[in-house]
Formats: sequence, C-alpha cells, structure tokens
Amino acid sequence: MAYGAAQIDVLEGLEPVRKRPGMYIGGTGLAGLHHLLWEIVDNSIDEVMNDHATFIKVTLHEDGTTLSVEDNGRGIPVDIHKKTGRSALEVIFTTLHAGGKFDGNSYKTAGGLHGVGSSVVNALSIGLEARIRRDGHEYVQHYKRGRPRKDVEVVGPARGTGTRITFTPDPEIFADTTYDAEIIKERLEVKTFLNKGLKITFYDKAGGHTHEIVHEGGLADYLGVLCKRDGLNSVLEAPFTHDKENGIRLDIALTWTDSPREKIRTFVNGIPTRDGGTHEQGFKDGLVKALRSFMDAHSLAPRSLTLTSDDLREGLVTIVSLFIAEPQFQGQTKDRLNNPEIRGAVDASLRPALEQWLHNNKSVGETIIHRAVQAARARIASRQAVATVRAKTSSSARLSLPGKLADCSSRDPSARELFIVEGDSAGGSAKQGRDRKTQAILPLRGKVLNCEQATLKKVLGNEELKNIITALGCGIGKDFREDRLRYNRIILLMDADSDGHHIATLLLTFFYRYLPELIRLGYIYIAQPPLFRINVGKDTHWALTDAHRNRILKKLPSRAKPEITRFKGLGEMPPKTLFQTTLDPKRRRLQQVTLAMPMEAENTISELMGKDPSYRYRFIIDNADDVDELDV
Ligand code: 0RA
Repeated sequence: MAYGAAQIDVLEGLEPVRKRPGMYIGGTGLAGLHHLLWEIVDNSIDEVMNDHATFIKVTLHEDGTTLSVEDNGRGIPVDIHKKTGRSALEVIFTTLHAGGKFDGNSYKTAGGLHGVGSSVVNALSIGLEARIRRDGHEYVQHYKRGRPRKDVEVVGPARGTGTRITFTPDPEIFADTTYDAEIIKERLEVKTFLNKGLKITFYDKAGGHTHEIVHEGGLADYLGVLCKRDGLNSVLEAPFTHDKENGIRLDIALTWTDSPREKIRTFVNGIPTRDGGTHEQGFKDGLVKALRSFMDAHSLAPRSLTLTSDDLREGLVTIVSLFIAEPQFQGQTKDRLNNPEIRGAVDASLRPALEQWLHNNKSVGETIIHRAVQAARARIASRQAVATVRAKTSSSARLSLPGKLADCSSRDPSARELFIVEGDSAGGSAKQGRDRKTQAILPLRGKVLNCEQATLKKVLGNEELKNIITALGCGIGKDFREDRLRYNRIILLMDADSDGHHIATLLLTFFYRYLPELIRLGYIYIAQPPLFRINVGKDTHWALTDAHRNRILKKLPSRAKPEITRFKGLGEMPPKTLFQTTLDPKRRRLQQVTLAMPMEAENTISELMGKDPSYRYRFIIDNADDVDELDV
C-alpha cells in the first residue's frame, strides 16, 4: 500500500497531554523526562527494524536538556492531509493518537505507557524541530509546546531520506529538565540487545563522550552480560535462543545457572515489563511443557520424587522479548502485559522449538533435568529441616524477638510483612490499624546509625538496627540466609517530611551495606502515606505531596469547596485511616526499592557503593512524586 496522508486518523488536540502528563508518560519526574526520548527513539528503531533505515544517532546537546534523534529512514511524510488541509508531518506531531496504519508488517511499537508517540513529546516540549529529507528536498517545521510556529517549509535540496527530531522538554512540565547520559546510554544499550544488529551512536555532547552501541549477538549477548554481572555460572555451554515471527515476534534467550535463583526479564515492544504478565505465563507454560515432554520421551522422570514447575525453573535465567501491535498494560505502574491471547501464543511459539532443541541436544537436556532433580531434593530436604527446627524451637525463637515488635500471626512466610515505623506514636497507630494476621510492626524510637562508615561492631551495638536484624531473622553480611527471612516484604513507613526522608535514607544505607541481597531480591519497599486529605462533598482524595495536592485541586470543578487536612505526622492519623491509605494491600501504593533503576543502570552493587548515595536513592525519591491519583 502506498502511504499517504489520508491514512492518518485525527482524534484530539494536545490539551489533555499538558493537563495530565502523567497519563501519557507515567509522571513528570526523571523517568517521565526520559520517556520523551524513548518515544522518539522507538519510532526510529521501527524504521531500522523494518529495513528502511540503517542507523540512528542520538545527541544530547551541550545544554544537557536538548536531544536530537536522527535516522536515515524514509522520512516522515509531508504531503497534505485531505481532511484537515495540513501536512501529514504536522498532523502526526499535533494530534493525539495520530498514527498511520503504516505498511501492515510494521509493529507500531512506540514505547512505554504506551504507544502514544511523537505528539505527546511535542506537547511537553518548549521547542521541537522536525527536519525531514524526502523527494530531494529538506523540510522543516518548528513547534512550541505542541503548536506549529509556521507551516512546513522547504529549506533546501537534499540527498537521500531521513528524519531528525530535536526537542527541549518544557520546564513548566518537568521540575528538572536535565537528562542523565548514563540512563540514556544504558537504555539505548538494552534497545540494541533487544534488536539484533541495531546500531545506535550516542553523542553525549554534555559530557563530551561518544558511544557506538551495537550488539550483534542480541539477546544471547544480553544473557551473558546479566549472568556475568551477577556472578552466575551457566551450567549449559551455550544458551537456547529462539526468534520466531509468526503472528507475533518473539525473541528468547535462556540458560540455567548453578545459583538457586530464577531470573526472568521480560519486555514488550522494547519496554521492560517488570511485573511480567501473559507473555511470562505463556513462556513458563511452554518451557515446562517442553521439558516434561522431553523427560517423558526419554524416560528421565525420577521415580522417587515429582519435579514441580519451580524445580524445573530453578536457576533459570532468561530474557523474553515480545513485539506485538496492540499491547495492553495493567497494574499500578503499567508494568504487566495483559493481552489474554498472548499466553497461548507464546506457549505455542516456544514449546515446539524448545522441544526440538532438547531432542537435538540430548545431553544438554539431561543436564537440565539433572539440575531440576537436585533442586527437588534440596527443596524436600530443606522443608524437612525447617519443619524440625520449627517444632523444636518455635517458642524460644519467639522469645528472642525484640520486645517492641508486634509480630503477625500468619505462619506462611510469603504472606508476612514487616513495617518498620518511625516513632512510637506512629507505631501505635500502625499496631492498631494493621491486619494482625499478616502485618507486623516494628517501631523505631532512637536514632538510626549512619552506616556509611560504621563498623559491623558498631552496627551490632545499635539498638534499633539490632532489633531490625533480629526481627528479620535472616542474618547479616556473609551470614545472610534468604530462607531464614521471616517476612516477604519489608516496608519502611516514615513521615512524609524531611526527617522521615532522612531516616529512610539511613535505613536504606544500612540495607545497602549489610543486607544488599534484600534489595536485590526485591524485598524492600517504601510506604507512601498521604500528606493531605481533601474532602469534596462526599468524595475523599488523598495527596502524597504538595504538588500532588495542587494537581488534585486544579482538577476540581471551580465551584467545589474542598476541605483540606494536612497530617503533621503519621502519629496524627487515625489507625483506620492509616490502614485505608497506607497499609491495606488492596489500596496502598508501595515503592519497591531497586538498585538505581536496574534496567537502565546495570551496575554491580560494588559500583553503586562507590557512588554518591543520593544517586542510589534517586529513583525512589523521583517516583514518589510521579503519582497522579490516589483515590481511596
Ligand atoms: C509514517 C510513514 C512513513 C514513514 C514514517 C512515518 C516515519 C516515521 C519516523 C519517525 C522517525 N523516523 C521516521 N521515519 C519514517 C512511510 C513513508 C513512505 O512510505 O515513504
């Protein structure tokens, strides 16, 4: 089909984007700011992946906030769109959800939250320039905050074709408009892993560096990097890789390591899906069924024990990358793929290929099954050991728990949560308001030691830290044992003020220094108690920050009479309110603590340790402000 301007559907203007940026880019913090770039880069990646372009250049200009993305693809069409009398270029950049049907085999992948593209970036930029080479001419159009300054103009003759978009984020939208070259570099690198052969040159003029980013090995390279970074040793000589393109484009690389951990990293259209979803389920289905069928065919199933799906996946490290036309995302942070048809499709794509590979590499298959048998044996042995220890010492173990700890009653470790709460009065509210079955409360009274330079002896002498260590039960430092951990979530609950923030930082420093595994394995969270209650008639809104309150107030109808209550501290909040807004798993928001954006900054812990601590926690602090809606 010849592409023409008529294929573009006109839906709406850009006002909604400036009114509620969070809806389109997830927030206006650091992640949202970088999201603008991913939107633009994804369009160019599509052009490369559909064989219309061979390179992409990304430039971070000297000012640290202006970015250019250039490709040598077909060039965005500039012909006049019949319905509106405007050029296709202008329609693409000024119309929400404008999208050509393109040429059928193109995955319109535009990234993140999700697939909204160029017009959103334009709306949120103080200035944007689109420079197109097509049909022997060079065309330019400039925009300010999404509005064209003039019509598209021909500025001269041109050879070849291509597109260059330059934009500067709007300081009215983003409190901080400075880009982080490290985040850009790491994410571009992930893009080149996910798109084999893709070459991106990153000119970091702000920092004075140029990076040629290309990974010819694609996902297999990525798998190698991930294993190496985490010190994981593969038990297979070479990973299994899968790249199929029948209806869905599915790329997989996987191996097993000698570590007991399972590590599944999933992507949809080049965007991390941190919370998995239907593609991950389909992957697990296909993997386990292929292994079972291989076991049956070669009579490898052990007689004395049953291999569970967890046994078969123990030590598995895998990357699953899916490209589909209309992804639907779910969850608080839109981190989970929700398309129901994908589960079966991924299973059906992977299973026969993996089965075939196992049959062709029988000894590799036997190694994998052998590994699973060992996992099953260890599982059974450890369950027996734990049961014995528990029977013998359950009363004495409970006696040695800190006196201030209000423990929860559930025996199921996966259901248990520990809230570490600042101050006795907040601790009191939390104890009254919690779900006693699954939520334990440990109030902190005295000062938390700053562990940045402290010795282990000093840490063990600090009353508050000692209580935390005892309550957790998992040991510390070299003696850390995940299987002894008494809770599945450890949640820091602090006042939403600078003191609270300081204490949270000290606690995180402690975890970084002495229990980094807890962070790495995703056990640590930060609760987000509201700072304001806003009553409007019979509606109640909760605001996490001043900015969040202002956003809520702005959205109210002009005749509304809001009643605003500011909570001075958690201790002031009635227990029931604390539960509703902050403790209740169904309604609360938790911020998971991660190692400074692990997807972008694939750093080892030791690298992180050397860096400015404020950098490590930036992600958390940044995201806390990204919240747009908390209506309980
Ligand atoms: C719509 C149609 C065509 C190309 C593009 C969009 C296009 C978009 C971007 C965004 C960044 N780089 C791009 N390159 C191309 C096809 C036009 C034709 O058939 O010639």
